[in-house]
Amino acid sequence: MQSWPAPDVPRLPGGGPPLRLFDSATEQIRPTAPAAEARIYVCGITPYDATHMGHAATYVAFDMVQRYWLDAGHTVHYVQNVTDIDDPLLERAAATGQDWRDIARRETELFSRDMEALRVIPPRDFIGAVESIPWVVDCVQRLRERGAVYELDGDLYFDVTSDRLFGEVSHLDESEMLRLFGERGGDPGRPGKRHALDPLLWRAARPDEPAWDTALGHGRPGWHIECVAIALDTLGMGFDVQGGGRDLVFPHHEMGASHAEVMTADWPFARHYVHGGMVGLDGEKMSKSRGNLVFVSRLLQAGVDPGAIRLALLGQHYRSDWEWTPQVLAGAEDRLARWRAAAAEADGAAGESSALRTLDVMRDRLSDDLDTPGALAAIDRWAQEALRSGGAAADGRVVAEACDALLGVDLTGPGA
Ligand code: 5CA
Ligand code: ZN
Repeated sequence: MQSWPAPDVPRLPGGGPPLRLFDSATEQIRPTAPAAEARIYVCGITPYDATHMGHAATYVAFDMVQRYWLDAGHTVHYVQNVTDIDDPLLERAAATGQDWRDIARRETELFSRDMEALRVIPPRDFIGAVESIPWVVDCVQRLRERGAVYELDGDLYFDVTSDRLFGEVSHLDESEMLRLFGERGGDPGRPGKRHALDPLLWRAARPDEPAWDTALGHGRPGWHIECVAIALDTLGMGFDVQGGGRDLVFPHHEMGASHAEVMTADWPFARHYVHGGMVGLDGEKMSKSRGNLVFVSRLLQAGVDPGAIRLALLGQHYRSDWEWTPQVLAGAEDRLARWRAAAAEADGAAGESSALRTLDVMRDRLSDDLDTPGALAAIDRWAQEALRSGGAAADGRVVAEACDALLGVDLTGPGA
């Protein structure tokens, strides 16, 4: 698929410490240790509705990872999927009388425009589930060779007992796994399965459902195997980070690790499993199925500066659960205006050392499991000093470039 145009990312002087991130599998903050080319897979959208603040928070968080690695001199191979065939799309199509392909195309385009406006660096590979079907077929055949697949009325299931490490990502007990599996697309109660947690790898064609003719029969891919097939084809085993929101820890990332590790007899699928918190509205997780959504595109249409949306998201730590409120956005708009005013006024070369110190603090805070509130506070202090001194004691160029490169926030916009 075509992704969106890339923003410019300025090169900054110097460098920071290695990026440390919380890994759900080891339940620790550990340093990432990418090779010259860092490899990251972030689970993409299911395009049946527009991008909401929860999605935006997740993709901006992983954009911070990419930006930090770029600043450290790595190239980054970033891969993102689009789940452009799955039950929610077909349900939306049936409910609205539209073609599922039109919904997927339209919502993926809208997502891309939202990401571009938010200055999210695009993935190098942006791959739809439909495009990945040949790789899925290959993966299922490899799992079959390992004896990890069985058939139930034409559907193919993965046998979770074939993975002795099952549970390594989520560490949940079985009753919790069963509850989440049922809530998040699984079918624990289907009669005839060997184990209630076994996930679907291939769904045989049903009347009125789209299906593809493959060596596995006429049907469509399961969800977890889609991300495994795309990640292994583009990145291979042992890539640096698999990312997504916390609702993907189980079953999605647990099953993905399991499929990949059984299939390849290798470990690990990903070196870090990194999960963002859930953004809520009015006390509930923001989700398409609940319908309590604040859309990025609506805010942009209403004239909200995308830099303010980004700052509203970055004002929260990526792992915390938080609520979207009009006050969060208003606070970010004020902050952006202050920073822009400070950057516009600050023309004193005498302030270079304080600007470079600010950059050091930003890198230090970001390297510590993406402490964006800490990085923002460093710029607040710099801006306050710049405005207090009427700009004479501050170098605006370095800080503006640091905001641009590390935070993706443009200080040359309106108000500057
Ligand atoms: N297509 C699958 C992943 S392969 C999927 O989960 N799609 S999604 O559209 O439901 O979500 C896209 C991403 O946004 C996921 O990483 C998900 O964890 C994240 N996400 C969804 N809702 C929220 C929310 N309320 N807060 C934070 N992140 C969210
Ligand atoms: Zn995924």
